[in-house]
Formats: sequence, structure tokens, C-alpha cells
Amino acid sequence: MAEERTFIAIKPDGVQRGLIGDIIKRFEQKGFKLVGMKFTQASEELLKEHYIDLKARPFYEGLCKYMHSGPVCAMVWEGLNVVKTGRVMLGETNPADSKPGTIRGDFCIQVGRNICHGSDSVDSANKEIALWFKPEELVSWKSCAGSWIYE
Ligand code: DAT
Ligand code: MG
Repeated sequence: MAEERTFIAIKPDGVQRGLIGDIIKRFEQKGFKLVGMKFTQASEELLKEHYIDLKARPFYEGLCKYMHSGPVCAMVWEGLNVVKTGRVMLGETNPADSKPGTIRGDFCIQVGRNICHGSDSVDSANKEIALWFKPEELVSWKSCAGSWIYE
């Protein structure tokens, strides 16, 4: 269970606004383990696939264009229930509904510029990780803090 993984990305607005460090810090200090990270400007092709479930929505084209407009920081984080807890840490999709203390609650205002992405289920996490990372780009490592984070 502690090996569950999720895909977290800092979107172009989060990068431009200098929030990479703040967002990584929250996952690190929570106790989750970073197992993959790349700073990249994703192709439109990849982004269209990443958001394929939203293809019928009116904001789909604009969403893909915004995601392609600059670099993103794509990451894979590992830990117990990291998919669900990661979403809680991000906050609601619409920052206006996100509580203070969450990333979106603290750092952004509009749904179309909500600075971060997190997988919504273990299934989509596995799909997204495979889409963004080659297996050899993920690092399995033992954290010396592990036995102080898990009993
Ligand atoms: P989440 O990113 O919380 O998983 P989602 O998968 O439903 O949310 O949508 C993906 C992204 O699309 C979301 O982070 C921001 C954008 N989005 C969602 N609903 C939107 C809307 N009504 N108008 C504009 N952008 C929207
Ligand atoms: Mg989503």
C-alpha cells in the first residue's frame, strides 16, 4: 500500500509564478517520496491524451493550449493513499471552493489557472505515469525516514 503512486504536475502558471518549490515542499514535508520528476514543455499531442476524458467539454482546447504554453514540472510521488491524499492537498478543482491550507486554496483564484494537477484515481494515476514517464525514469529507493513515517 505504501507503494501507491500518483502523478502530480505543476502547470505552466505554477511554474511562471515561482511556486515549484512551495508545492514540492508540501509533498516532501508530508512524508511522501519523490520517485520521478521532469521539467518539460509537453507536446500538444501528449496533453490531448492526458485530458482525453474531457474531450467533449467546451474548455478542452483552451486547457490543452494553456498546458502547452510553457514548461511544467511533472512528478511521481509515492506513499500510503497518495492518490487520495494528494488530491486533498491540491484542493478542489475550482480554487474558489478550495479551503485555505490546500495548494489551490492558498495560491490561486480561477479554475482555468489552478496551478497544479493530481491524478483522481489509482487507475488514472497508472495511466498518467505511463504517459509522462518511461519506466527507467522512475527511481525505486528506500528513504531513511520511512520507518519514522510508517509504523
Ligand atoms: P482536476 O484538475 O481537479 O482533476 P478536471 O479533471 O475535472 O479537474 O479538469 C481538468 C482541468 O480542466 C482542471 O484542473 C481545470 C480545467 N477545468 C475544469 N473545469 C473547468 C471549467 N469549468 N472551466 C475551465 N477550466 C476547467
Ligand atoms: Mg482531473
